[in-house]
Amino acid sequence: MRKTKGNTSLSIRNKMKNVLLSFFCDMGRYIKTNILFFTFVITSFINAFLLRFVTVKNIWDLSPILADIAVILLIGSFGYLLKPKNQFKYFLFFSILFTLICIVNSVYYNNYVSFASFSLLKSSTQLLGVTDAVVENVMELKDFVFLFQIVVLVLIHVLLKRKGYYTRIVQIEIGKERLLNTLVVGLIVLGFFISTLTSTDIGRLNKQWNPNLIMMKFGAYTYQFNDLFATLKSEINPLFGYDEAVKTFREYYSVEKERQTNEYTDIFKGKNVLVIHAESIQNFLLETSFNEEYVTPTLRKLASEGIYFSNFHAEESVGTSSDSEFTYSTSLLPASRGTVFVNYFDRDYPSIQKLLKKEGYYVFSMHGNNCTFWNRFQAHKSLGYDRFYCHKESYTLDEKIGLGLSDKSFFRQSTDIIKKIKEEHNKFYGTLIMLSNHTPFNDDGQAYSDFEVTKKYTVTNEEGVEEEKVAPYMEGTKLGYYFKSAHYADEALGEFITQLDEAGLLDDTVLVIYGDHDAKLKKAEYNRFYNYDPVADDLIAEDDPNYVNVDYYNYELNRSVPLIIWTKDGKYQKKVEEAMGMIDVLPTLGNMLGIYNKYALGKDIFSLKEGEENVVVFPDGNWLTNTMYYSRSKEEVKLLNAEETVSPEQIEKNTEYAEQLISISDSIIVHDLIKKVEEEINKGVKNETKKT
Ligand code: GP9
Ligand code: MN
Repeated sequence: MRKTKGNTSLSIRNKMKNVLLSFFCDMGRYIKTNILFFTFVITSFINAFLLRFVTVKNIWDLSPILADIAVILLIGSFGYLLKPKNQFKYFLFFSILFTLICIVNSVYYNNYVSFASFSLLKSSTQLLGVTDAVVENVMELKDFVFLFQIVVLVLIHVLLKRKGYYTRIVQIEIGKERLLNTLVVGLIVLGFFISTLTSTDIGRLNKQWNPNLIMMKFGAYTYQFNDLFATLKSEINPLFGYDEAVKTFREYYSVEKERQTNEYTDIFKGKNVLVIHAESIQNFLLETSFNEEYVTPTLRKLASEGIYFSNFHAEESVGTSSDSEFTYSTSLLPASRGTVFVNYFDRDYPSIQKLLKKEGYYVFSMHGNNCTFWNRFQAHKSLGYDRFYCHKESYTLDEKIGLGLSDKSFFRQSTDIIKKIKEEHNKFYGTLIMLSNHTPFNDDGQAYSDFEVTKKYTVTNEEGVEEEKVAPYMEGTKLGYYFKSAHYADEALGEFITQLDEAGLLDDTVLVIYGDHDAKLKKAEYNRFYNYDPVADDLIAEDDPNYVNVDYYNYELNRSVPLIIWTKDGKYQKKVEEAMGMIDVLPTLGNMLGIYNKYALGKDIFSLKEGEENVVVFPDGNWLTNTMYYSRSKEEVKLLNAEETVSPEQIEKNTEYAEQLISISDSIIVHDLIKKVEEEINKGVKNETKKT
């Protein structure tokens, strides 16, 4: 009996040994008969790995490793469609391409701490900037290391040729079979890679949110191919529908809009302007307090001393921060597909920056993060900024929070730059893009804010004495961290205003502050905030009369952000409750500054006709007025005041208006219509003058 058992285990062991032996033999044979392919795969991978090693440094992260391998295998597999002796040309072509990708990105990173984009080829001035930088900084030795791929591939090829490898292989290689096998392996690796992604990762790849993060997650080759497709897409889109777009454009602008004047016309003409792009600051923060401490005391103060638009909406789309900047500057809506800053930055948009430049202003922007984030480096030039002060070029990264330089340090260093600007220029207009109050709101932010989001309450103990207790309330929640982070941002803003004042920079300056979009927190995050019972340290029951149900509409309305226009003298104090969107800023603020853009799609909020309700249009087709919110996906209107009524005709009219605005704006963006139509008009005028 024992003997049989011993024999069985021996034979299993032998079998396993044989299987392993034959696997390694097969593998060995496979490698020996696919030397060129493996050289290509290994060298391509090493190059991509090296690129991350000299740049973003996340070399051991699994996602980019899998992504690079998948791309290399999928591309490499098609080499088998060629006869062995011709495969070298195929692998050499892709090796040169991959090496170039690595070299260009390595050099680009040296100069811009970001990665290259094909869209750079669209803007010759930017390209010149890059070449200058390359010459200036000179390619470093490490940038040449990537050339090893080509050297190794050529050497191996010469060796193989000499040894008659190709003539041997041609007799045994069944190309289609190898293609299929390699494709399957490539797809399996791709599957593993996809399983490491979240929907946010995929969204960010689509939007080309930040080149560095895409490189870190998707690897070198996916980054570059994705960039190529996105650039091609924005080149191809304008090829369709031009005539139709011009027609709608001409119809819309057929009645020339006249500049209207009101009590605010020219009130700030000639004044300096500093615009604060307040990252993720929502309106409800201004009303929120914990244990009698307001979350944003600075913003509250500014709102009470200036013109405060309390029913203001950002109208951003997938381009978040960049969309808000665009809509603010141009009074156009964000693009329906893609992002203006990334895909359609090279158009000629009349903007607040260009209009003020004509008035003799020095126009600049400032940001404590990477200059290429949201392609700002190119997009800001196109909006008309004279200079973009950003990242390491203009700031010392002495304190980091989240994505980059902390707001406090950013403002401190910006004040010094603005002081110099003031000395050199008569009038200036500057946009300061804040950063610290950025998602994800988690405990990483604890270090810089000691703001407590607890709830203090009193109970009478058994002896009849009142006792103060503290319930954790929002501590440890995402929304709680958002409050802490917003408090920090508010504090930074307060310090900035003090610094500006001390430097005498507030005396002739208008401050404009806008929240760029909501915090993008989930609806469920608000449940605890509205329905907390401190004694039980739990939520109140849903049937409790005080229970607040945060439904779709509450949530959407709560996404409103503040807009404040403030001067130190406090001469203009007003709370504007009229529904207003980012698109209305240029007409409204422009009127105050004495500039006018006839292509603005928004309205001057102070020039609305008697009884006219402003319609705030969101890029997804939703819209709101003072009295209702319309959801396009639900095809339903929510009345904000139960006593109001609304006719179906009015809903239809507003919905059509929203669609028209989205379509005109998109036509302008995709087809560069303002520039083209103006050129046609100028040509017409020239021809007319020639005739006469
Ligand atoms: C990045 C910052 C954030 O520099 O402006 O952009 P967002 O993610 O808010 O669009
Ligand atoms: Mn933002």
